Amino acid sequence: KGNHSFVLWFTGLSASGKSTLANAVARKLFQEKVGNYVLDGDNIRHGLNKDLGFSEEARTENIRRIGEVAKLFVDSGTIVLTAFISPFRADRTQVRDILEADEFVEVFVSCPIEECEKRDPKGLYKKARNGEIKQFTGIDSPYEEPENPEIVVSTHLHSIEECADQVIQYLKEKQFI
Ligand code: GGZ
Repeated sequence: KGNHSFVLWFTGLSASGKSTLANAVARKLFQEKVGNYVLDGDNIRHGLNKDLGFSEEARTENIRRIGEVAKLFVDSGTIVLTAFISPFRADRTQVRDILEADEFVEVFVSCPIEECEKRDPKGLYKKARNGEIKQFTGIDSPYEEPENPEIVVSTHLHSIEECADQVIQYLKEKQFI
């Protein structure tokens, strides 16, 4: 059984289900007595990164800081799950590169934008379409899909529960846990 810590990096569009899925995986890990911590907008964008907006530069700095914090968690021996859009491939690669090869597990939370826009839990897509929010990911700001993620989950085809089981199964198969 693996005893090294690592980062589970969830990436995907707004409303794709990243945070919900990360928290579902976190619960399953706890059930197996595997300690972990979730970083998401609630504890990062409202705290450490509250000075940052959504320009390309701000998003890059957001992800850089989150990567450094994730690295500190890993150094402390804690598994960390991160749930941020992280739309730019180069930014995600930079995080991968500050960690060891077996410390970064990229999870692409795949969901068509049409479905995300239908869900629109916070009404942000609507505001982006109205022009009330500028530089919204998938509308007028790009999302670069991962080319070689360790895991791909499809939240429009499977329940959160099924997607979480898929992640746990990967971690067991590869002996991360
Ligand atoms: C994308 C935005 C924007 C813009 C506010 N573009 O669905 P949410 O609400 O809860 O998650 C989104 C969150 C994105 O923050 P991240 O730190 O994950 O983004 S990034 O990795 O790109 O830095 C959304 C809300 O913030 N939000 N404005 N313009 N999402």
